[in-house]
Amino acid sequence: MAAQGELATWVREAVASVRVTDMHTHLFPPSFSALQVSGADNVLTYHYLIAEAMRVGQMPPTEFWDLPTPLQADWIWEQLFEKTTPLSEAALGVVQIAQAFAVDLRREKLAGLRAKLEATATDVYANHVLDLAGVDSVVMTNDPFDEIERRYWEQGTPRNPRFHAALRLDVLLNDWPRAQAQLSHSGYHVGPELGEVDMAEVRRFLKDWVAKIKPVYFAFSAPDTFAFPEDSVRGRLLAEAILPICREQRLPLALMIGVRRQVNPSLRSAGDSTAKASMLPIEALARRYPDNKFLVTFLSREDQHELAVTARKFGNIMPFGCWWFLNTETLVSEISNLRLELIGPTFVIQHSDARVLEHVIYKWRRARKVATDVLTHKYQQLQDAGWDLTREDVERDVKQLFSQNFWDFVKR
Ligand code: FIX
Ligand code: ZN
Repeated sequence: MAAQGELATWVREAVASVRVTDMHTHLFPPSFSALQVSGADNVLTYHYLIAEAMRVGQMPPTEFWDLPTPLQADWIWEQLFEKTTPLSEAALGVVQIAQAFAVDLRREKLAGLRAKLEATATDVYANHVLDLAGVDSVVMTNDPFDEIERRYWEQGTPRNPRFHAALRLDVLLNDWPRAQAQLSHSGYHVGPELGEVDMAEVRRFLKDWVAKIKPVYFAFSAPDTFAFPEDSVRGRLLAEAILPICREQRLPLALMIGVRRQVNPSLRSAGDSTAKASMLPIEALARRYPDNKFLVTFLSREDQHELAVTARKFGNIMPFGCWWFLNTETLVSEISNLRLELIGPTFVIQHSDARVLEHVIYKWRRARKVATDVLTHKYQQLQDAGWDLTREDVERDVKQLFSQNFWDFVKR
């Protein structure tokens, strides 16, 4: 039996050294150069920080968007690091990124960060940043309807093997007129009616993209009003094209539910919000399609308990991460505790959602800190109940939560 101090050390060391799989990000490898995002100005103009800076500075959004990126970064710096103290999760994150690069942000300011971070990443730099974060590999968000991205895949652009693909189907499921036009343009014979023949063409399109990018899962985000089954384009595409191809290819479908896009369109990328969604569609999907696998995350705090309960009922549901507005110290701690209490260590503890390469540094540092606290507390209770915990148990659980559960589910 470990002494209290020894137990805390086991957990701290296991969590600090675990090689993470970051199973949902918006990162691209350096070879996708037009899409790859890194460097100080991009760190500062993260949409999380734009929303926060607007509260301080009250600049009309149109004026902000007209500024070139370095001036936007300067303005955000002034609002969040000079006029106020960087106490928010995202602002503190910038300070932690700076610290990882040995920049004393208070003294050296934004210029110090600009000098150390690389705005055009090489593979050496990308590997260095991932190593700083202890991230073994990341999963991208790959949109087959994005013109620029499509070109990289069609040219067979080689990529750093630490970047895995995920086929993102938001346009297909949330904007059918645009998807239909693009599919037709790319040689898939899809009419607006979506009859049997059209559906077969959608399936052909999905299979072609599986062959092209070899995704580890399909994904889409949906609003709080998401319903299933539903006699709608989305409902039919899911039932008749996406789920059958996922089954055939043994790929999970990741559902990210509860985002209210553009509640304030003037904020553009910073203008999305959240609302409580229903668990019924997830229940229906898991029950009707036992041979499909569902990675599931919800954006509202209010949905977290129901999600954990639903995961108890269906082994083909894998809850993952604390998404976006939930990725705060308070909520990650609450949600991770809740999940451990209801489903044990059988979920994916976190994903970073990094949009800028260097984000992985602060997002994983935070995730590790919270996981260490939560797990130490749980293991202590277990030991107090007389369970003879070993260091190997701790290492196995940590590896499962930060990486293995995801891969086992993908490969199941
Ligand atoms: O839909 C998503 O994958 C979201 O994560 C993004 O759209 C969002 O802008 C984001 O970056 C959240 O962290
Ligand atoms: Zn995301």
